[in-house]
Amino acid sequence: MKPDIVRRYSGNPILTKADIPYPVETVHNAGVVKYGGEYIMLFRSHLRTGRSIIGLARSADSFHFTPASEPFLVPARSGAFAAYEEFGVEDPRITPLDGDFLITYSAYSRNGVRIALARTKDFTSVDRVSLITQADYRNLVIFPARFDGLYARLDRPHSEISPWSIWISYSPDLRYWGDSQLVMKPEPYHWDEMKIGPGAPPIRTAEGWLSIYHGVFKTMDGSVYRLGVALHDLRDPVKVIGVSNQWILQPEDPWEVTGYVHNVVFCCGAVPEPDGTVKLYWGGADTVMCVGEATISDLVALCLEHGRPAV
Ligand code: BMA
Repeated sequence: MKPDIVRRYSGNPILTKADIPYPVETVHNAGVVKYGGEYIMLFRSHLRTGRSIIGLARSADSFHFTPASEPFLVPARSGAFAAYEEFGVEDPRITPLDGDFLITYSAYSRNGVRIALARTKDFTSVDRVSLITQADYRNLVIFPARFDGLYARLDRPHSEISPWSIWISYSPDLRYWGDSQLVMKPEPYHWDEMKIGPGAPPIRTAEGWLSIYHGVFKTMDGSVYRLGVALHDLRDPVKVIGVSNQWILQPEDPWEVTGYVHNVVFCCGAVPEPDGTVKLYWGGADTVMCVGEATISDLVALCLEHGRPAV
């Protein structure tokens, strides 16, 4: 049998609610980066209200994480963000850029779901910068590079007219975004036919930007969330060079198949390593955090088989 493209860590799940020193019901959908010789994880947790907050955990080896004693980001109670975070903050993604870590997260409220941008230098304090989308957007990842001086992001607007697809937008200052274009659509009668969304912030490879995305398929037993990969042009990321025809990860372990939401693997963070591998971090069943390893050249090769059109 061919080995799995993503090799699950034998100690999964790596972080669960039992590890967290304050009351939470889930630990999932975490962004992860390397900083100061450590791996920093920002994870989402449901509270018993059903609303979410964001916690922080640190690891020396990428597998064993120690959570901080207090949450990292909770819904704003006052100021411009308060009206848009009332129902919770979810699914953080982290992009290192120009000496800062940019954190994007979903801000839920009675006004819909928007994406907020926050910034930290060292993960000891965090500043909210701006709400960078209107409602309804989710899954926003910022590229860790500029293109002709502009920041670039992938995101996933909601639409009642077309299947939910991945778009690109640009900004001179991280605050004002435009020149939006569609880059990738769900593929009919395919594992990602219902909706797709960016997962981890794109990873630079020699062949292009590697984007790990999620795709959803509706079954008689509910929706299944899986992960796939696409490759974007290094200089002009609006161009998708190739998309893997196959998923790279699907719910299989018991804590991915059963939990708060069944049959979900959902990625918000991946860490490229100097040896040509990448650590993928994913939430299992919206309940626990898991990690696995893949070889970057294998993922790139899958994209270049050109099995699936981008649009
Ligand atoms: C999406 C988001 C994710 C979640 C997924 C599966 O719509 O809410 O945060 O992991 O559904 O429930």
